[in-house]
Amino acid sequence: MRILQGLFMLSATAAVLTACGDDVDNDDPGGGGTGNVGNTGGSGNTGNAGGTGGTGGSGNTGNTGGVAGGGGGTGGAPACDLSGAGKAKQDIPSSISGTTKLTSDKVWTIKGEVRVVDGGVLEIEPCTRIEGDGPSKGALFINRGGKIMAQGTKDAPILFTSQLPAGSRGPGNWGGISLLGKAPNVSGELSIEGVTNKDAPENKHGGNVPTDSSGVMTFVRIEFSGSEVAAGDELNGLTFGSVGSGTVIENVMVNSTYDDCFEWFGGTVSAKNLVCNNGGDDMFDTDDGWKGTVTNAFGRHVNPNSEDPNGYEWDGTSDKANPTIDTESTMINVTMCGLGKPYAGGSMYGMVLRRGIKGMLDNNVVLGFDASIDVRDNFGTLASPGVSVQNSFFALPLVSATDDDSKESPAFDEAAWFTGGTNNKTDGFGFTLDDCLAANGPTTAVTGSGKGAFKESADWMTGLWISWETK
Ligand SMILES: [Ca+2]
Ligand SMILES: [Ca+2]
Ligand SMILES: [Ca+2]
Ligand SMILES: [Ca+2]
Repeated sequence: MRILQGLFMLSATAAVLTACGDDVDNDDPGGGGTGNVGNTGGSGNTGNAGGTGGTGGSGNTGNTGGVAGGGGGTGGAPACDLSGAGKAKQDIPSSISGTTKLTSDKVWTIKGEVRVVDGGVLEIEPCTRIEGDGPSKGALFINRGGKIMAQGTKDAPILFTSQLPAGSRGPGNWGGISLLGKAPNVSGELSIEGVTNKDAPENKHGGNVPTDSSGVMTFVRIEFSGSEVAAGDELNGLTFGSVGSGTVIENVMVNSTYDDCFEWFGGTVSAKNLVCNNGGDDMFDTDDGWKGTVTNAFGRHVNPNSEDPNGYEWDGTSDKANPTIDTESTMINVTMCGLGKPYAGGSMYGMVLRRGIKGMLDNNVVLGFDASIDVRDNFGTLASPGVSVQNSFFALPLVSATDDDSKESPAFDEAAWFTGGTNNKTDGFGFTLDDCLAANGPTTAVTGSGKGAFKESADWMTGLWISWETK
């Protein structure tokens, strides 16, 4: 939020009072009148050291001359508590065919495979905690024709997490979430990864409904997910199998997952405001003819585990010789940070771009990887590359010293591709890798850089839906 210069001192004072709270909502003069917005005010105010709704109300008074302050103060509801303390636990039914609502007064458990089948709707209240069972590899699947309606808010998000106590949690404590839709993919119908019986009808995705909807996920955090179903076959944090463009995916964080944070297999779903922290493999992996746009995304490695933990890993199809249709990935306003040191487990690139892909990178910031780019297979020519890149900052080295042109067909000069794009730079990031990898989350040097993920806003990656805890 930008404020006139004369108001800045007042606002800064209020910002201190509200700490990490949400004083944007409190500022809204229209918000004071409604109970819901009042509640949001209350939760933001709890960000003060031991503050109460009433205390926050007085802070808001200083901010906006009392109009909105009254509303925020009288809202008075307790802040969202996602700890689960004092709440009864209940298993989610393993098959949901009607409408099932998960209320925030309980902690819900995903035991084994939980399926929302054709016609079923899984509604989830804001501020609901859902735990994935470890021993049974709890995992949630929204099958073709099913929907998830998970509409959290910035300070009352929906949390999918581990059953284990803080301090002993880690990637792979439970499965993850897979949305399976009816949108097109590279080969009509595909089977999803990370299941024991891939050929079962419920594990198929794909169709001819590009505008299909698998529901809504907003202000959701998925953490400590990614259990291994069979050797080398893990679930991602959030998997999209042929998910259609009618689906809304905004403000979703995947934190500390075993495989990829986000992976798209075909489909047409776009997304906005995605965060990937501490994935084991890739941050944003697209395959099998996905056609969509991601706007505003942040990713960083902390402790990856795969042999090739990349930022992007994009493929058109698994058939190298005969890609049938292209994956078309458009990524706008993205910041991705690697480890900034050689990765002992294998190779780690900002992006590995392979056969059968098209797309566009705009305002992408890439640093801390072994090299920023590796192109393989058929990526086109410099005059007509599969993917274009502009207004972006990629750290040196752009290309690995061991880049193997023989794995490209035709051979492709990655560095010339980047430097030949419009307005691309290899310096002037405005922040360091240490800023990006700070234990408590990227510093204001990153979020205030006006680049990459934070070009549109410095504060979208705040609120209770964000956590940088890795155990
Ligand atoms: Ca991957
Ligand atoms: Ca990978
Ligand atoms: Ca290459
Ligand atoms: Ca090359």
